[in-house]
Amino acid sequence: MKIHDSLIERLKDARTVVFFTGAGISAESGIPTFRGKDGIWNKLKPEELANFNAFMRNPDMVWEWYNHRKKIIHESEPNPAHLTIAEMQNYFDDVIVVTQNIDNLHRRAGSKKIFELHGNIERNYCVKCKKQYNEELDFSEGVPKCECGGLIRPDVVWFGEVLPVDQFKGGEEAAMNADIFFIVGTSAVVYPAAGLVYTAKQSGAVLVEVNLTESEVTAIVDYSYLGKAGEILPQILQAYKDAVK
Ligand code: BJW
Ligand code: ZN
Repeated sequence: MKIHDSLIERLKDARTVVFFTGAGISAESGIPTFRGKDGIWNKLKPEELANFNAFMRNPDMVWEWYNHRKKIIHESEPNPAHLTIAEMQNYFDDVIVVTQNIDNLHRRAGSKKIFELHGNIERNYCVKCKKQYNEELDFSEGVPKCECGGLIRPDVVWFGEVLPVDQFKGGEEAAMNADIFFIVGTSAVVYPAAGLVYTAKQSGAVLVEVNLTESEVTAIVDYSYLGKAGEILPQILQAYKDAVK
């Protein structure tokens, strides 16, 4: 893949580099995406799982899905895409990750400034009193309950739920301040997260998309690289390093 010289020139002037990421960035770590060819949601309807009413109706089924994904996540490692983003911290004043993922792989790769728009699979809380339960849960007697009797749920954002205000605000500020705004491995169909792409555009950022296929936002980006994030992001950083050395 040829990385455009003009992108490298823009990177040379950049202070704030933002990475807006989705499930596709973790695909090469072995974590299935939601939509698309290999997406888990070809078989399971999102509305039936990532939604509060579904959880209250059938907490066993929803927990089974999360425990299955948790196992996959625990067995996975950050891939070259996550690692390249972390390495970028050595080259730019401000590198900010705004992720829709709940899998912790950016943190494990070494990224320091991360906004998690859709929560984190390592945390849980009680649906009734909101008490946090972040230790390993015991499922031996069914779905675990809080001391108040409420069901314990994963601390993730389901459809119809509001995103964590501080995390979304951080994401918005990052989008507004970005010199370069990378959009990596997301179909960009879920709002308000996808709206950050338009915020960055309106604020004058250069938009760079990295995705296997075209997405909802391809038409408005300045550069579109079609391929695997774990291959293209290292190529971009290498081209930058070659240009500044
Ligand atoms: C690669 C690759 C490789 C693969 N390299 N690339 C109309 C009707 C109903 C609702 C709405 C509506 N309009 C708007 C809404 C609201 C709704 C919404 O956006 N719906 C749309 C789907 C229509 N949004 C919400 O409800 C949000 N809340 C909200 O709006 O609050 C306000 C409100 C309150 C009260 C009432 C009403 C409104 C909340 C959204 C929460 C989303 N939650 C999930 C689950 C999180 C927890 C979990 O992980 O289990 O978030 S859903 C799921 O989608 C998950 C993801 O973060 C999110 C985005 O998916 P993502 O990351 O883009 O993944 P994919 O699979 O879609 O794409 C992967 C991409 O990677 C593909 O493009 C591949 O090509 C690519 N790829 N391998 C590079 N190797
Ligand atoms: Zn409780």
